Formats: sequence, structure tokens, C-alpha cells
Amino acid sequence: MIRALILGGTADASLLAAEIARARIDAVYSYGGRTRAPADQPLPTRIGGFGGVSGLAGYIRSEGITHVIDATHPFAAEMSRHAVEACAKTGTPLIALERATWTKAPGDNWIEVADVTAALAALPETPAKIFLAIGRQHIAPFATKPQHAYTLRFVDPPEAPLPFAADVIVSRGPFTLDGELEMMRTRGIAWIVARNSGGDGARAKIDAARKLGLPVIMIARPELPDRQRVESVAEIMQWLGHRTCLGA
Ligand code: 3Y8
Ligand code: NAP
Repeated sequence: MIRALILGGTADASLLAAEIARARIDAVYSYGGRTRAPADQPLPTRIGGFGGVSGLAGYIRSEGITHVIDATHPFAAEMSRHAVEACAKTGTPLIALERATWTKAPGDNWIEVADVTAALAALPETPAKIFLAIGRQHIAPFATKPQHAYTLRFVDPPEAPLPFAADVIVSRGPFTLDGELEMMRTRGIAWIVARNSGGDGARAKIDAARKLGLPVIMIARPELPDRQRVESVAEIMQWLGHRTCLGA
């Protein structure tokens, strides 16, 4: 009898949860507790960390989890590492739902960098209007270049004072091309800093940058541990032994 744990927190994980609920598979959806009001799911939902690898292994055992699906964001590397270790420890089948990276299209002006530090170094010295589309957790280093006018985008309003003067947009996405074009034009954005999240929920800013001919400093994904990975919900459902109306 299947009892699946979905490590969620992304648009793709929500699509998977809907399919799993439709197939009436026994499952639990898990959020890390990063946002104040995460989207509701059609499955029993838990919110917050497990307490490291041992906490996750303990949860798998106590909850009788038979399958783990890592549908977390490609930058949630620590959660992915813990899932690999806890599933190895408990002998639990694990699969990752991991969307493809965004790839450069003709007309894109990308400066591809390895991490936030390299993204900071890639910024111009002369003052510019910069859209930092990398969330809240990793903005502190940009305080070392206060000459720029920063626009940030968070899911929730900032609780603490920001490490530097900035304009904050509070929005959880998914975002539209028109909305991104409007925002970038009215704010006179000259540079975008983004992470290569992949997926459709946040790619509109990349398409808008291309249309406006703006440079994008694109932060590459962190190394993720080896594990079975697929890019579609249908492949996850097949892995669970269910044919879906999605075909394949
Ligand atoms: C809590 C669940 C949906 C879900 C929306 C997707 C799209 C927008 C891409 C920009 C980039 C960013 C950020 C982003 C993306 C979708 C999707 C995706 C980027 C929610 C969600 C949770 C989070 C956590 C949050 C992080 C932050 C990152 C904002 C829910 C809305 C910038 C990542 O304030 C904080 O501490 C926020 C933290 C991790 C990165 C950061 O370091 O700040 N996501 N995002 C999940 C949990 O608690 O387990 O609240 O409902 C999910 C989504 N985030 O239904 O469409 O395809 O998934 N989220 C990045 O890519 O750089 C936004 O603004 O253009
Ligand atoms: P992370 O750095 O990889 O993980 C840090 C710790 O947060 C984990 O060790 C775990 O705590 C807890 N955690 C993370 N995801 C969890 C989940 N789905 N369920 C239960 N605990 C979770 O994680 P992150 O990058 O902060 O991302 C947190 C959440 O936001 C994830 O659900 C992710 O899918 C979503 N998200 C992240 C990004 C991003 O840019 N990172 C973008 C969009 C959505 P314990 O060690 O205590 O178990």
C-alpha cells in the first residue's frame, strides 16, 4: 500500500499534489514553513523542518511513508541532500521532480555566474537600477554595492529592516510577461539578477528582459545529489504505478 511524502513548495509540486489527490493515493504534502500563508493543497499538509536527516528518517518510519517525492525548488539543495540520506538510511524509494533549467534563447543577454557572490561581482560599478529577483534569503551581500537603486520581490512583506535601501514588491507569482514588462519599464530597470529556477512560474522576467534588451545575471543551480529524477508529473505517477489522464 503506497503512502507518499511530497517535499513541496513549488508550482510543480502543487500540480503533482492535485494529480495524486485525483488518483486517491495516500500522501502527505510538506512545506518548509518559509512563507506566512502557503498555498492550500488537496492533501493532508505539514509545515516546517523535520529536524535534519534523522528527523526526516524518523518521520518516514513513524508515518509509515513508503515513497518520497522530492518536488522542492532546484535551489533547495539542503532539503534534497537530506532526502537522499534519509531515504538511504530507511531504504525508502526516492524520486525527484526537477524541472529543466532555462536555456538561453536568441536575443538573450545573460551573464552566467556560479553563485550570489559572483552575481554581485558582475554588477556594474556605476549606479544602476537593478531588479533582484532572488527572494529574501540571499540579498545581504548586495549591501556592499549601495550605489545602486534596488527593486526586490518577496513573497511576504519584510519583517526586519532591509540590509540596504530598496524598493520591495510583495508578490508570490506566478508572474506574467505583461506584468514584468510594465514593472521593468515604469521602474527603469537596467539589470536583472535571477536564479535559474526553471519552470513557468517565474520565467516571465527572463522573457521580459529579452524583449527589453536588458542584461540578466543568471545564477546557476547548486550541485544536487545523485538520485532518480524526472521532469513531468506523469512520470512521477508512472513511478507510483498509476496511469494518468496526462498520458505518457
Ligand atoms: C514556501 C509556496 C505557485 C508557487 C509559486 C515556481 C514559481 C513563484 C520561482 C521572482 C522569483 C524565488 C522565491 C520563487 C519561485 C514560484 C512558486 C517559486 C522565486 C513559494 C512558496 C514558498 C516559497 C519560498 C520562497 C523562498 C524564495 C523563493 C520567492 C507558497 C511562493 C525568489 C526563488 O521570504 C522567504 O523566505 C521566501 C523564500 C525560498 C527564495 C529566497 O531565498 O527568498 N521561494 N515560494 C515553500 C515552503 O515553505 O516550503 O507560499 O505557496 C513557491 C514558489 N516559488 O503556486 O505558483 O515555479 O515554483 N520563489 C528563486 O527562484 O530565486 C521568485 O520573484 O521572479
Ligand atoms: P533548503 O535550504 O534546501 O532547506 C533548509 C531546511 O528547510 C531543510 O533542511 C529542512 O529543514 C527545511 N525544508 C526545506 N524544504 C522543506 C519542505 N518542503 N518540507 C519540510 N522541510 C523543508 O530549503 P529552501 O531553499 O529554504 O526552500 C524552502 C522551501 O521553499 C522548499 O519547500 C522549497 O521547495 C521552496 N522554494 C524554495 C526556493 C528557493 O529559491 N530556495 C524557491 C521556491 C520555493 P530540516 O533540516 O529541519 O528538515
